[in-house]
Formats: sequence, C-alpha cells, structure tokens
Amino acid sequence: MHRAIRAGAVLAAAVPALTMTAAVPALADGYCRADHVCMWEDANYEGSRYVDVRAGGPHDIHSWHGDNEITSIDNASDLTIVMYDNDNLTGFIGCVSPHQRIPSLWRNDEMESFIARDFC
Ligand SMILES: [Ca+2]
Ligand SMILES: [Ca+2]
Ligand SMILES: [Ca+2]
Repeated sequence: MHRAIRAGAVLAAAVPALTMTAAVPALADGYCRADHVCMWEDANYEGSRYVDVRAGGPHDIHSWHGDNEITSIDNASDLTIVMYDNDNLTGFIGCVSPHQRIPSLWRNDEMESFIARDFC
C-alpha cells in the first residue's frame, strides 16, 4: 500500500484534481482492476504495463508488447493464471494463484502466453 499512496500523492501534485479520473495513467498505481490480470516490464510493478486484460483467455502476449519481457504480475481475479514460455500455451512455466501478486518472477523475461482458469 505504501507504493500506491506515494504514487497518488505524486499524481495529485502533478495534475489538477478534476482531471485525475480521466487521466489516470495505467502505469502509475502498480495495481490491477478487479477481475483483471496485469503484467509489467520491470520488477515491483514498474515499467510498461504490457498486459491489462480481463481474466480468461487464452491470451497471447504480443511480440511488441511484452513477449519475453514480463517481470512482475498482479492477478486481481478469482482465477489461476497459468504462464507459458511460448505462444499458444506451450512450455509451462508455472501458476499465479488467485489474488496473488508477484513482484519479481522466478523466470524473468520468459512468458509469451497465458490463460486464466480454475486450476493450475
Ligand atoms: Ca506471445
Ligand atoms: Ca522484464
Ligand atoms: Ca519465452
């Protein structure tokens, strides 16, 4: 929570309050919306937010938007995220439990596709 509070304070200082809702930058808060899964380029939910999608899938991470670059994940859904090294859900990497946040993946910069489902 400390990070979110600090980011909010920076935002409040940088932009007029009225524009905050419309202009919320996807990168700023380090948290994902309910029922969504988000993935970032760097550790601790920083850098480009390459993935911000409703849980489900399968999802192919686009080659220009995070293939082999994902380092941190926020799973804000009730589902398990199953991660794969290659496109088309091949090359099993591991699972992210419902509502689990991983600030630094144990297999950094390898994921290329994933799916959200009821089991690992
Ligand atoms: Ca991909
Ligand atoms: Ca990375
Ligand atoms: Ca890979």
